[in-house]
Amino acid sequence: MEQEKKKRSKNPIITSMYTADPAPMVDGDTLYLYTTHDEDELKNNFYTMYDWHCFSTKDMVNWTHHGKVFSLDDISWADDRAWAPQAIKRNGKYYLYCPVHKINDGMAIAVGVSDSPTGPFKDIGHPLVDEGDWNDIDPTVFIDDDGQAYLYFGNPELRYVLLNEDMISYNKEVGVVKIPMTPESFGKGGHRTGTTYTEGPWLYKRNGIYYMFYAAFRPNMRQEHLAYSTSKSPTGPWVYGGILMDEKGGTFTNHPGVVDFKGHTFLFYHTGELPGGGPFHRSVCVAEFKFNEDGSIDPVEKCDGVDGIFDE
Ligand code: FUB
Repeated sequence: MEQEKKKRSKNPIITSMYTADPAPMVDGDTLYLYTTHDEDELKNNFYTMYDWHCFSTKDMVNWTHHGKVFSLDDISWADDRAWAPQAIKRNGKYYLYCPVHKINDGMAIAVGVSDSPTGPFKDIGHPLVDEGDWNDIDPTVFIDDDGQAYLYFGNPELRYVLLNEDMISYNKEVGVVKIPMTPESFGKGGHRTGTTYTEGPWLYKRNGIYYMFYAAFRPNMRQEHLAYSTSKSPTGPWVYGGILMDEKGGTFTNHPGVVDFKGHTFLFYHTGELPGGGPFHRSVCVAEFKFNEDGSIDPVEKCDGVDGIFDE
């Protein structure tokens, strides 16, 4: 007898290991999901993260694990903190942008390049963004319709560079642009700039509106929620939009990854829901959501899974 097809996915998506910082990328009929990896055994009771993994699905229910696709061992100048990545395809190549800790120094953004979405990725040999401070984390990459690529990043400040066509260098004349961190742009909040904006930016475009999704702190709240701001241009000015996902049931951090796939829009996020879970043992989940007619978004609930997408 033919086995009945599973119709819905179940959160967390990955149960064989702890994963966090989900970064979806659609290529053809497949959704690739890049994640960080929280090691089972913690060093100094802090994030213990050495590599990035890739998973894929064609229907949002059945997932394939492609293993470790990039790691600190592949980056000679880095020694720790394999943090939140994002991947993108351009001219037949795949680029994976990753924050790492430099040997004896602060954080910087590395790039791995591959001919395949499932790697292996090869480091370009030096940091792409390296301002010599600790702000250089959590890159989000986006190519606009005119071909200009943007790499935003940062905690506690949101900054960006204009990537060159090669995707492994940026326009040095424009340099690193600092977005004004105002309550009008990011809401009045509890992080170091006095706004809610904290980290984990994710740049996305729909119907001519640019969305910046990010992890955020309310005033006096030390647990992250997700929020969003919008703009008519990829470089701002940004206008605060509100809360996208509340703190309930989460961990100290959360991290948005938004993607359109086969006519649906999905928000990937992370929680501490797996057995043994917690702030440094997180797990990646997904929810489906819709936009309001005016482009605004109602808060999205953490959920138990999403409906599968199957051909009739
Ligand atoms: O996973 C390590 C760090 O925690 C990420 O870079 C942040 O976005 C937060 O999730």
